[in-house]
Amino acid sequence: MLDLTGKNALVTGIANNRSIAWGIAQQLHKAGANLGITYLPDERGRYEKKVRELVEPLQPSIFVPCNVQEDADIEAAFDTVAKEWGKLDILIHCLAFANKDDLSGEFSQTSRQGFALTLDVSTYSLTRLVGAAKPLMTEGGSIVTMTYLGGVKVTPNYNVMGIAKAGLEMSVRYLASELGPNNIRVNAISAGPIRTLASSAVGGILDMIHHVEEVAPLRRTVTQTEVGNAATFLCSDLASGITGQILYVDAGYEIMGM
Ligand code: 0WE
Repeated sequence: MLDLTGKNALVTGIANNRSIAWGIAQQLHKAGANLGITYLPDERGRYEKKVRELVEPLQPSIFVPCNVQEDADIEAAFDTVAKEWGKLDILIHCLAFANKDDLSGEFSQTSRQGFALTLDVSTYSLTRLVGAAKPLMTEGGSIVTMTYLGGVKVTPNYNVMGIAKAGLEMSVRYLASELGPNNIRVNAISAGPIRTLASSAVGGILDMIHHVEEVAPLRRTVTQTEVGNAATFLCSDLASGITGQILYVDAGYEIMGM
């Protein structure tokens, strides 16, 4: 049976009610997990208020700021986990950022700064969070991150994010290899395009979604809830033999050649 009762799950990447991380948090909660939520702090406290109100029904026992570009934020967040929970079972990494300018036009024109920013937030953050989580996953654990087909096949305008996701997918394999002996599993979900805060800022996302609706075997896109269910499976004992994998939750789109 899929049951996460007694499991402590830290979820990153909730920005609003369209976030994939929100779909994951809801399904983990439904399965009985005890939740900790991180949010991106900003001067005006906009995300803090929005995310706090959103997650209130899930009664998280931890609610902490975490800007993954700040080592001190990551340390403080995992100090809170250590103090409040003692052990961590589940880590959800649902973070990415690139400058909007770098998600259109010529990839060859990506700036050094834009490239470094994208890989810092979208790729290195997984390794950093896993490094902090590892000593707290004393009874084994499950780590899930989010990737996209644009990290494997060229996708118009995904550009520098494709390089970040390629690095992220390889990070999953190296981390899975290192953490396996501690019974900590590391996997990624490769979701099809979904309308979220991040994706709706992307020009042409609606055309991409319509293309998927025509071509994908299931003739539709996927929902945050479907991604949440797959993540919950990967975090459960039902997936105890699965690590280092990229699980496509994309209505079958990835198998198609034309
Ligand atoms: O990984 C993503 C989202 C990545 C993303 C999106 C934005 C837009 C707003 C990262 N940073 C930003 N920064 C912003 O300022 N996806 C898989 C969704 C997505 O993003 C695309 C896509 C798809 C699909 C960007 C270009 C082309 C397709």
